[in-house]
Amino acid sequence: MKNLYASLAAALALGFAAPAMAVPLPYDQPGIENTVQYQFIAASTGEVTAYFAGSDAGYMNEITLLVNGVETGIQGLNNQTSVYGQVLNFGAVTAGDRLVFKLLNINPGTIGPFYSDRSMNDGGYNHIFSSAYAGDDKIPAGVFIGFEDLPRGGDFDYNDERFVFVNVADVTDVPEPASIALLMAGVAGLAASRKAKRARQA
Ligand SMILES: [Ca+2]
Ligand SMILES: [Ca+2]
Repeated sequence: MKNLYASLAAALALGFAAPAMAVPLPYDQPGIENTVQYQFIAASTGEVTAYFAGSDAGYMNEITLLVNGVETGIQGLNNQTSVYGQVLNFGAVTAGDRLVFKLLNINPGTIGPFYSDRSMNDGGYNHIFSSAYAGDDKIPAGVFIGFEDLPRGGDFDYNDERFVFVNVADVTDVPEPASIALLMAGVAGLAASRKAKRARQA
């Protein structure tokens, strides 16, 4: 019986380990431009690191970083040669530093670059999709960014080169908690009044 419990525990452990293998979620509306205007800062004083999380692109690209508008000059994680979980260290930053990630086109070398800050891109197109990533056995938890590497947003699939950045905070403007709370109260109120109406009609 003890062995049965042990194997059950092992199976459960494997079961729980499986979700940790998950890769970052892709952009769910390919073909349509992502409208979110992302902003990123350094979460704490220390190093910012990038982890390669995959690529679906014909072009050859690499990633670099601007800190408070200044190029770090550190680039790498070539999308044609890097392996999942490969790391690039961008060096030390100070908490609150403004971070802009920049995708460099290596081959053919005639397009881009493309920035995580939409306003810096040619034509003002959004070239990234971002979400929080919980991490897996090769990549720690961080901020996932998928780049679109075609001029003027191209096919908007945002999967051309993908990264998870660590020690980065997404400070994109989102609706304030107060207005979300109001919205939720409104929805709850509507549901309650519908329920009451159904009760009267019954
Ligand atoms: Ca694309
Ligand atoms: Ca693609």
